[in-house]
Amino acid sequence: MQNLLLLGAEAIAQGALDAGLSGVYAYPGTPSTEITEYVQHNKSARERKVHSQWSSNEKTAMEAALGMSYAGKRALVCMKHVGLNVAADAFVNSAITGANGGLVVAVADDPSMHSSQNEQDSRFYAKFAMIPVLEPSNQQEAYDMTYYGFELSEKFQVPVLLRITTRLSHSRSGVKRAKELQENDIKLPNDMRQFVLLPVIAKRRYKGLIESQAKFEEDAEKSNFNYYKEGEDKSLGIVVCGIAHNYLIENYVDKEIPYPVLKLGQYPLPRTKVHKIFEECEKILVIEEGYPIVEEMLKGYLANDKVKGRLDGTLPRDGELNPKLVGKALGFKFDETNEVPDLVMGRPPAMCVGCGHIDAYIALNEALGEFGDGHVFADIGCYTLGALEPYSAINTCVDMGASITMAKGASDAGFQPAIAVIGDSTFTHSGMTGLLDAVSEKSNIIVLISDNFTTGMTGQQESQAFGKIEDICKGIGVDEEHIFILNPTKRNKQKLIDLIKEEMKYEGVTVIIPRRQCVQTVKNKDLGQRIRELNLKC
Ligand SMILES: Cc1ncc(C[n+]2csc(CCOP(=O)(O)OP(=O)(O)O)c2C)c(N)n1
Ligand code: SF4
Repeated sequence: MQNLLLLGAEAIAQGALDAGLSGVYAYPGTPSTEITEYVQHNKSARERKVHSQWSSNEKTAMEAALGMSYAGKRALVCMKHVGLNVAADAFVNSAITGANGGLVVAVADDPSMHSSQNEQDSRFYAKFAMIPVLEPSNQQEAYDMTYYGFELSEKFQVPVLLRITTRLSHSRSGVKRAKELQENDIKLPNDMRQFVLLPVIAKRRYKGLIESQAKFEEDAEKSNFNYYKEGEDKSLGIVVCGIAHNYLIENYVDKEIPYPVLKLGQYPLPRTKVHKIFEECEKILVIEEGYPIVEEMLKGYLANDKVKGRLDGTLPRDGELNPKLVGKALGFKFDETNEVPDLVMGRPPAMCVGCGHIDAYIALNEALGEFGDGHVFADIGCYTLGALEPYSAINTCVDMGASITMAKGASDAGFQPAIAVIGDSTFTHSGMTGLLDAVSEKSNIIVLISDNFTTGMTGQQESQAFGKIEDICKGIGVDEEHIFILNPTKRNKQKLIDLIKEEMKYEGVTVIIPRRQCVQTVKNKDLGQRIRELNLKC
């Protein structure tokens, strides 16, 4: 079998392709983006015409993948953890409809928030939706679990969540490939009503999902991804999940782990194995990346103090784990002299020299000068960096799309001026519906859609907004006389300042589109050609 050197994210993509994938659906988001990019650049995937175009957002991705599964084919959905909030309606309901062709939902969590606004743990979502979870501890397992995930999904006719975290996604290791499977043929579901979630059907499906829990548990009990390793010293038993297993074994490089270890990679929890370690050992240390979900289950409502982990401070309550933190929890002493000295300064991220967002902010700051601070509701993208010095240009950034709706809410409260700043990709991800609310209510807001023809922050992926923004705004009902487009060059600075000031006098929705190509894409000849073909105004 062929060996490849792959990132965890790439191992998932290769595992899916080898398992007969017919389509990947995704919206970019660190640390999940590389899964889809691997499929996009894979020669055999292109020859097979595996679907791999970016979706408008995670919900549309989830729903399209569910549609492909309905048609009997194997589909993969990828997103970062906060994307699962966006996809949640479809995701939770897909557990009720069930899957037909294998459906794997790969979600990459970001403990320590390396590039996210929270560190939520997607295993909770799977528990909530009552579906199986696979959680790899290394790149080989990322490959094997994805490969197996489709089989598991088809065996039980449910979607399966594959949960990884940043470090696994972005680190590289050797991966042995399995046999390449053919793609499924189109085949309708056996039960033609299972995808019609009318209450009468949904109730029946939900009962079925509840009954399936025992089968999911039985599969987890037999799974090779969950194994029990005996240890002589029963003063401690270690329950370790996913990538945390690496941190454990790094503390015992040249020696045997003296304690029994239960390594978990497939959920729901294998009850017999958990019972065994719990009964045999005096104390239990739970080591898991993310939230203390397994620890909470074992501790129970009455907080059994035999169980140690993140909840009692044996491990830190938040942030990413590492071998040293795990070693300390196991009682090892560490030499602290190699700590990074305070002298070493953190290097905050910054917008690139020549970025159009910068010039838009300079003009916006000047236009808002007389009104003081606090008027700019921004969103998520490179332009969020406008919060930092020297611009200090924005006052909020909560979730994708919240700029327009928060500006609307503040305007509803009588707060003026209320300005929203949003990027092109974020606008089509989840800004459009907020704009519709604002138009319907004739809210008094100015929306700056800073268009750079790409999804800059996550690595210049194609955006569904490309070439469509002003038409979308017109279609939503923004008065054409209050839609403006200009390139925010130094020469146009005063023009932009005057425009913003003038539009502050208008009582309704104004859209200003500062438009300039992201400098990181200028070498992309294909994109350049497409921009020229559009012959867009700017
Ligand atoms: C729900 C969700 N999905 C994905 C992301 C990752 N992400 C952050 S910003 C962004 C899009 C940025 O593109 P755009 O709005 O065009 O702004 P740009 O970075 O190009 O300036 C994405 C995909 C996220 N933070 N939240
Ligand atoms: S990557 Fe593009 S959008 Fe992001 S800061 Fe650089 S130039 Fe601006």
